[in-house]
Amino acid sequence: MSDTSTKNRTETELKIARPKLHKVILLNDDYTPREFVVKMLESVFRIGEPQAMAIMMTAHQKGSAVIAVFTKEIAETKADEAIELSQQFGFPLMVTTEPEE
Ligand code: TYC
Repeated sequence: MSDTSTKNRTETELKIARPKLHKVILLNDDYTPREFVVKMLESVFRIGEPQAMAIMMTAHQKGSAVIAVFTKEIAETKADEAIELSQQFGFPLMVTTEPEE
């Protein structure tokens, strides 16, 4: 391979560097029903019932749980959707995002 094509390949590799992923985090509270949290995880995050139940129980027992990781924009959109749905039902459920280490 010539010097030129090696240089081009290196430039391409730099351009397609993986974007930083952001965690979507479910926070516990004393008011949102467990059943609603599970349904929200199923509908907003397309998570199956057994895994949704496990994530909900982790947040319930430990205070928080990682739902999934996405690019920054998708993570923030999903968190907004979860909060919006909860507010429509009158629940104070909170979902936040943070960059992965
Ligand atoms: N702690 C809530 C209850 O006992 C259930 C719950 C679980 C709420 C997880 C939020 O992220 C949560 N009804």
